[in-house]
Amino acid sequence: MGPPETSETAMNLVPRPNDLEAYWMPFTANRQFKAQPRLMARAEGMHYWSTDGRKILDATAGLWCVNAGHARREIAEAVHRQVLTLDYSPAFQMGHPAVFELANRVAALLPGDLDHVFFGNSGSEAVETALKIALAYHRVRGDGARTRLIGRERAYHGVGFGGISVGGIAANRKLYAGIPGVDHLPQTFDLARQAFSRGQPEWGAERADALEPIAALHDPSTIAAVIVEPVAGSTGVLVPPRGYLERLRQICDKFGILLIFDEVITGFGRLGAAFGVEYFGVLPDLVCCAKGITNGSVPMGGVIVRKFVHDAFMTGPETAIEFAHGYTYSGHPLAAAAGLATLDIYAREELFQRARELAPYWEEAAHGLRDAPNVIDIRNLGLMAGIELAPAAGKPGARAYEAYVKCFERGLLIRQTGDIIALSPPLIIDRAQIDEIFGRLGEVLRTC
Ligand code: PXG
Repeated sequence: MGPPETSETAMNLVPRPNDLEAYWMPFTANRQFKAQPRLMARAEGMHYWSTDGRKILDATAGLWCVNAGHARREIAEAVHRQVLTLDYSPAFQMGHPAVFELANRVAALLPGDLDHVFFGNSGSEAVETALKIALAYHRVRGDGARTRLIGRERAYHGVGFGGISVGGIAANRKLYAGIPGVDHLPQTFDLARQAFSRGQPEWGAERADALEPIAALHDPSTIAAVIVEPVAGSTGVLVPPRGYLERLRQICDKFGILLIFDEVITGFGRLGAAFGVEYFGVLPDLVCCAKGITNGSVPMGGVIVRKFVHDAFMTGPETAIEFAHGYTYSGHPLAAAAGLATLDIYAREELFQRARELAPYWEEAAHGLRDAPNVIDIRNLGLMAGIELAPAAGKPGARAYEAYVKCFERGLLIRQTGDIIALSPPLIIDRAQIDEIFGRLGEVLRTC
C-alpha cells in the first residue's frame, strides 16, 4: 500500500519535542511551545485541523490575514498557473503584467488621489517603505529639515528598525537603540472612560491634541510624518475615539506633516469597508497594507501613496532611478497572481459588505460576554473584537494565555496579547459560527 495522501499523513503525525528543536520560532515562547506543541496540518474555509486531528474554528483569520477563508481554490489555481507561466521576473528595471494590474486594482479600492502603489513582501517592509518615502518626499522637495517621525504608544508597526522605533511596544524596542528623531503620541485607550464602548468610544478625541505640544517641542518644521494604525490590532483592538483621526489629520495639515495609516490589519475589509480610510472618511497621505492583500496565501505588502507624494519624486532626469528602494521580491509574480485572485473573491462574494452587514450581530455577540468572570472590557469595530480580562494576581497575561490554550483544546483559535483576547474571523463567517465563537469562549472564561 502506498503512503496516504499528504493531508492525512500530516494529520497522523504525532510530533515529538526533540524534532522541533532546530526551528527558532518567531514571537513564541519556544521552550513552552516545544513542551506542548500545537501544529496545524491543514485548513479549509473557517477551520484548521491540527496534527492530532482536532478541528479548530478560526476566530483570528490566521493572523488577521485570511479574510476570504482558508485554502481558496481560485487563489491556489492562479498561483499554480503563474509559477508555470512566469515564476520570477527581475523586480528592478523590469516588470510583468500582473503586478501592474494589481496596483491598479488596489489603488481603485482607495478614495481620493491615493493612486500609486509600491510593493514589498510584508507589513514590516510596507512600514519601512512608507517611512522612507515620507522622509525622502520632504528631502526631494528641498525641505530636508523634516527628519522626525511620530508614532504612538501601544502601536505595532512590524519589526524593522523603523517600525520598532515608531512602534510603541516596550518589549519590541528595549534591546535596540532604534532610529533617532522619533517621538510618540499617547495611546488612545482609557479603561475608566471607555470600558464596554460599542464601536468608536465617545471619549478620547482630545488625545490627538497631544500632537500640538509634541510638534511645538521639536519645532513642527522638523517633523516628516505621523504614523498610526486607524484601529490598533496587535496591542488589543484599540478603537479610535470619535473625531480622533479627523483631528490628527487637521493638525498634520496645519504643520505640513504627512499622515501615514498603517492598515496592515484594517485593510481589505476587516472593518466592513475596503480600508479604514473609507470607513472613517479620513484621507491620509500614505497607507500601508499587507496580510489580506493575498488572503495570507503568499507574502506581500505595499504602500499606497497620494499623487502629490508620488509626483514629487518624478522630477529629476528621466534616466535616473527616482526612489532608491525595493526588494528582490517586490511585486513577485506569485504574490501578484494571488492578490488578483483574492481581490476577485472579495468582489464576487461581496465580503467587505458582508463584514459590514454582520458587524452589528458580531458586536451584540461579543458584548454578550460582559458578565463572564473577570471581563473588564469589551470593544469592537467591524469584525474585530477585544476582550480584556482582569490580570490574575501577580501573573499578568496568565489568565488570557490559559483561555487561549483551553480554547485551542476545545477547537477554537483565538489570539492573546497580555490579558486581552483579540478576535478577527475570516469575513466569510456566518451567524452560527459567531455564536459558536462567543459561546465556547464564554464557557472557557468561566473556568479561567
Ligand atoms: N503593521 C501592523 C499594523 C501589523 O499589525 C505589521 C505592521 C507587520 O506585518 P508583518 O507582515 O511584517 O508581520 C503588522 C503585523 C498579532 C500579530 O498577534 C499581528 C501582526 C503580526 C503578527 C502577529 O496581533 N501584525
